[in-house]
Amino acid sequence: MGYVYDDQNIFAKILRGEIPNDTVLETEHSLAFRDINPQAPTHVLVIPKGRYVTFDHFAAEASDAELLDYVRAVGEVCRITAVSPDGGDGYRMIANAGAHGVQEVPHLHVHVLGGRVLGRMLPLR
Ligand code: DGP
Repeated sequence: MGYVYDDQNIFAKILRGEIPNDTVLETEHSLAFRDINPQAPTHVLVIPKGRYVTFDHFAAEASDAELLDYVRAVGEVCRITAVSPDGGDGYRMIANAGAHGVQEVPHLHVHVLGGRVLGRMLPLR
């Protein structure tokens, strides 16, 4: 058991500066950047800088400072991109994990999507 972090995943390369990104926000422990294949007019990925594979991994092992920074960073992205219902039209957050979640990149990322009506939460099957 245990979470195995792959240092060669694409977001690790972005964090090391080996691959460019379109940064929306950078904080001490988090980075937010635009998805390379946007599914909506606003599609931002928010990642912790630490080596966490999934949300549950992060929740179990991150420090209080990392957790606080990350939650605040996600909220700040909603404000920066003007999708917050506080002045905007709303958004959806998605965090895919593992095989059934169809997670492609094994570094925790929350998708923040908005700018259009996003439809049902899940396809019917
Ligand atoms: P997921 O299935 O939740 O693991 O989604 C991974 C997302 O990462 C997907 O929406 C496309 C995005 N992505 C993959 N490679 C890159 C990249 O090199 N740069 C950026 N900005 N996004 C990427």
